[in-house]
Amino acid sequence: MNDDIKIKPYDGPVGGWGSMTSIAHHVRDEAAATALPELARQNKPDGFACTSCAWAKPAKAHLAEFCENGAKATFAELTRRRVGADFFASHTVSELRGWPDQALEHQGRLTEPLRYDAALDRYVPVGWDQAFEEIGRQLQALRADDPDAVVFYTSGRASLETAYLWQLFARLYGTNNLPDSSNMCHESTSVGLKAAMGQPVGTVRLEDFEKTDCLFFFGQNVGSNSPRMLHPLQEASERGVPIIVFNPLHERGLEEFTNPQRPLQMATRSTTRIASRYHAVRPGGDIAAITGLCKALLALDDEAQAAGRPRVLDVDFIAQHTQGFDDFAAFVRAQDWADIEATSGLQRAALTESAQIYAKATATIGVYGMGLTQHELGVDNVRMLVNLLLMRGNIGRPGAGACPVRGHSNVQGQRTVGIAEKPELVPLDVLARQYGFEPPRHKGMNTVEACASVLNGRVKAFLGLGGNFVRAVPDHHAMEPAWQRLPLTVHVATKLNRSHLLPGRSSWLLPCLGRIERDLQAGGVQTVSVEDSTACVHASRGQHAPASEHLLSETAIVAGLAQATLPPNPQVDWAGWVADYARIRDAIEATWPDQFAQFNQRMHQPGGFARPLPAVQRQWKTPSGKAEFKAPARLDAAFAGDGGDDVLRLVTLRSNDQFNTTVYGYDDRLRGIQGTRDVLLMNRDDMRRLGVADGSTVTLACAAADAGPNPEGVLREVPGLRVVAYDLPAGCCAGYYPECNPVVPLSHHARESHVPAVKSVPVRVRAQGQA
Ligand SMILES: Nc1nc2c(c(=O)[nH]1)N[C@H]1C(S)=C(S)[C@@H](COP(=O)(O)OP(=O)(O)OC[C@H]3O[C@@H](n4cnc5c(=O)[nH]c(N)nc54)[C@H](O)[C@@H]3O)O[C@H]1N2
Ligand SMILES: Nc1nc2c(c(=O)[nH]1)N[C@H]1C(S)=C(S)[C@@H](COP(=O)(O)OP(=O)(O)OC[C@H]3O[C@@H](n4cnc5c(=O)[nH]c(N)nc54)[C@H](O)[C@@H]3O)O[C@H]1N2
Ligand SMILES: [Mo]
Repeated sequence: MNDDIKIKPYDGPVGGWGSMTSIAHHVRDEAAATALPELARQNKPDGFACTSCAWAKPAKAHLAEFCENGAKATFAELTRRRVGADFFASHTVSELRGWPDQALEHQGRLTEPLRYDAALDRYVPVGWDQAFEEIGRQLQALRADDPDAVVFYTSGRASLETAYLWQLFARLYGTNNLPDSSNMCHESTSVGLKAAMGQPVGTVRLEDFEKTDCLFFFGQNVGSNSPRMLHPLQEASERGVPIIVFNPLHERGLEEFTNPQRPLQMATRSTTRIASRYHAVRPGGDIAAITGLCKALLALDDEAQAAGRPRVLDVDFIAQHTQGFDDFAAFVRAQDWADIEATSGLQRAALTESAQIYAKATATIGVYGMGLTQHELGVDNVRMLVNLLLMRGNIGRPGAGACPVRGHSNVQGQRTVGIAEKPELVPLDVLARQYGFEPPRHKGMNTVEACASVLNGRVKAFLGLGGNFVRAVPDHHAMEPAWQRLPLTVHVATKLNRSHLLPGRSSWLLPCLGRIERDLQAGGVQTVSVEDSTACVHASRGQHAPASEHLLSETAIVAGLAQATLPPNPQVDWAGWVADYARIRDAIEATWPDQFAQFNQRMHQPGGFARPLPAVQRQWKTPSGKAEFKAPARLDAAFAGDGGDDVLRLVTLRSNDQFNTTVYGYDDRLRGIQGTRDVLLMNRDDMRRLGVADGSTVTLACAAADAGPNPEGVLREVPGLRVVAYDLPAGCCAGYYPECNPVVPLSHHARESHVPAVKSVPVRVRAQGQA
């Protein structure tokens, strides 16, 4: 790898010719010629919903309604490479464990069900019936003992139909152990928004971007992680809408964009500016930054009141629709500018100017991502953004609202159809009547709790519907050995990944169809559905030939496992559901008649059908019946007390060439880092202070107060990182996820939501020698 390393600041735009070249490179590389025509159907009303991000799919699609990374996701799914029985015959699992993530991904699609044979240390082919039967038998035995020893994990890609069957399987089995990838992601949103305004999802629809006149953008890397969102942002910028960004890194996608859909812009290589103001906030500094904005806003309101001008606060809205304003305002007034500046790393003058822009706007949207949710005070971060919006009545008004940008393409929808470890979020009484059983009423495990219970031996079986769980979670050097003590692991997957290579006593790999592939069942070719970040539900129909004739759909696999495990129930027609997914949608509609009215008829509507959102109507489903202001626990969202001059705050990041733990390649074009992912981005002053040189090799070590070895006795360290001098605030550094996950302690998670605090890990950097 080393010869190919190129590190050079990137000053080009996002999109443009760079993204075209990158797409072309991936077409060649994946040899996915048959995938090319599929791009024309991507995110179209009669096509398939992209398997990459969850951004809204417009009713009037662009000619090409896909982005560089969406195209990569399509090529990755439709690759012609295959991992068949011959591959596993020639590689032991121990050998494969030594391969890098990218090499595993690169082998291509799994083709048939596999069982781990411990004597051979290999995966060997097995028939579907035998796999279901044996897994079913083991699950029955575990159920007799303790259904809560089994975890039913979901990664956010599976459709609404599959997710509904999965949660029903778990509950019929007797557990609410339904952790989801959103436990590592937007759970701070689900908790924070629900408490603040009574709904766990954002309030913004795509058309609000056409009506807004101010955008705040916190901790979301649009250029890599939701590039289609650059279209509404470009249009807003061209209308003169101020876009005010808070991000410790100068992400190119938030700075400049060249729209590949505009021939003139491409030909002239011109760009559109996205951010009008860029605040390089310290990681964990957003509560302080927003406190500064609110404090400046209160001052402007005081001045307006004194001068007899119209108020800056929306006092009518605050009086009629909210609760807790006085306490919140008292908190804000009591904060010192010096503390705000020190914690946010931003100047009072800069924050005041942004507050002035906000004060003039009539409709403001607050967009955010992992930069807010993945901190110890991730929930407070989300609530601070809501506080800011509520001060000027920016919820439930056209062109305004809270806009969390969700991760996986159906992660929001899975929660909507019952994937939840918290029983109070699910209409259990309805399910009880619908299926004639008594669902478990006690809380299940979230992701962090599931990890802790794998480590302490409470969990006996892990069933994963997608995902690369062990690689994605904190403390993975502790998780890996503990994982191999699990009596049963079952992975439903499309591609081989590291979690599959840590077999427990009985381990199974069940390969499924991808969403872009034709899903033919007894009732004909099936359509599935997904919910986007704006709570619109879309149909998605795959048409590409399946990667192998032995694949089953995710829906069929879930039904197969459930039928082999559970006693027959005349009210649960697994076979009928698999034959015709429209019947699953009828069942979903029966469980949530308000949310999914006429599901089958409406799902083909261009742009999707919008689920009703009470907060948009200014109906607040909170205990008080009002939207709630809330003062944060403190100004710094990161862990307190992990001090020391030599301690830096580590931000873990995605590159432009990965989808979560799926590493497509080593080209983080938009950050100018090519050929390696083993890097540590550092501020030059810190490098000088700590005596590490650009290009030198360092070891990163956890410096949390509860640091020390992980539960398996392994030090929380990552060696072999190359230092890259980078433009980020002093006192912090950044590295890639998942490579840096061994330094993140499992105990280091958001209060309330349990989202791992992977955007502010206290670390020390130790020199290993010069490169
Ligand atoms: N191509 C591609 N698309 C993806 C994914 C992918 O891996 N690849 N993953 C999908 C998933 S599951 C998710 S959840 C989303 C994730 O998408 P994002 O929400 O964009 O998540 P990250 O890439 O982790 O980075 C978040 C941004 O927050 C900034 N940041 C870090 N700490 C702070 C902070 O304290 N404050 C502020 N204001 N900013 C901060 C970082 O510099 C970075 O720009 O993307 C989804 N889409
Ligand atoms: N340090 C750090 N850690 C993080 C994060 C971070 O920012 N920093 N981000 C967190 C976040 S937001 C998330 S969402 C997690 C996600 O982390 P992951 O678990 O990596 O998420 P996925 O992308 O779902 O997992 C990829 C695997 O899903 C399987 N797969 C792909 N397509 C399909 C399909 O159609 N069906 C099925 N059944 N399987 C499929 C493939 O086998 C592939 O290997 O990581 C979290 N971990
Ligand atoms: Mo995510």
